[in-house]
Amino acid sequence: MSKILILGGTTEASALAEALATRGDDAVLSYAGRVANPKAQPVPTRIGGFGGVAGLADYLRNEGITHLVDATHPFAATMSRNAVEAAADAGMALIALTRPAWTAEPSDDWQHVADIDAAVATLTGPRRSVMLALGRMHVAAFAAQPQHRYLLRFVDTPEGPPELPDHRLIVDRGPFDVAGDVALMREHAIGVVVCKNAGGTGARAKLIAARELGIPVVMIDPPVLPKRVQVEAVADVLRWIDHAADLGV
Ligand code: 3Y8
Ligand code: NAP
Repeated sequence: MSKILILGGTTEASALAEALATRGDDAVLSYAGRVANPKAQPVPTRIGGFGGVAGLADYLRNEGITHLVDATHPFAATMSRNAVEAAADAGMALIALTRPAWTAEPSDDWQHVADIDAAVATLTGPRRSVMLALGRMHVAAFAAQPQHRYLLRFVDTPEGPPELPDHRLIVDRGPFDVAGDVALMREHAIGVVVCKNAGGTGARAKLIAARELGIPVVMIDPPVLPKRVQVEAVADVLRWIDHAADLGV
């Protein structure tokens, strides 16, 4: 009998949970506990870190997990690396459910950078109106460029004010829509958008809005992840679970 652990936190993870619940599979979805009220799921959830590779390997064994699905965000590199190691330790089948990186269209004005620090460096120069669509974790790095007017978008209201002298804070969670992001960028006269190349549909609206408004984008490339079996469709995960079960994996 299969028991599936989904490492969640993305639109794809939620879609997989929905599909597994519909089939009546025994599954649990795991959140890190990064936001106050994570989205409700149609399968049982667990919230919080496992305690590194060893903690995850113990969880897999103790909970009788038979299939591990890493459906975390492309920038959740530590979790994905831990999943590869823990699956190997526990002799567990692992698959990643991910999404392809976004690619620019001819009318887009994107500057690709390797990481947050490189994105900060692109903002050297006179004051601009900058939309930081990066969430809460990386705002402090942009204090190195305090001259700008920043528009921030967080999932939760932060305990203290963000450390940027001139900022506006929107508290909202995706998935976002194009009309909403066009209105937001117009209202704040955004001159540049800084974002992660997250792929998927939940955060893509801002890129379409930037394209419509002719706004340049600083696009942070995703981290390199370890080699693992990976697919981009829920149906491929279901086939993998059923096939592995046939083989008695
Ligand atoms: C806690 C759990 C679903 C999943 C929805 C996706 C889409 C909407 C768009 C912008 C970009 C950003 C951020 C974003 C999006 C989806 C997806 C996605 C980007 C929730 C969620 C959790 C998180 C964690 C949160 C991070 C932050 C990143 C905001 C749930 C809502 C910027 C990533 O306050 C914090 O500490 C937030 C931290 C990690 C990145 C950061 O650096 O701040 N996601 N987001 C998960 C956990 O605890 O394990 O409630 O749904 C999930 C979603 N956020 O099922 O519908 O699939 O990616 N999430 C980015 O892509 O750049 C917003 O504003 O345009
Ligand atoms: P990360 O940096 O790769 O992971 C840091 C630690 O958080 C992990 O070592 C693990 O702790 C814990 N963790 C991460 N994801 C977890 C999960 N799904 N279940 C249980 N523990 C988890 O991760 P992150 O970038 O902070 O992302 C955290 C969560 O937000 C993930 O669910 C991810 O899918 C979601 N998310 C992240 C982004 C992003 O931009 N990073 C965007 C959208 C959604 P232990 O070592 O103690 O096990």
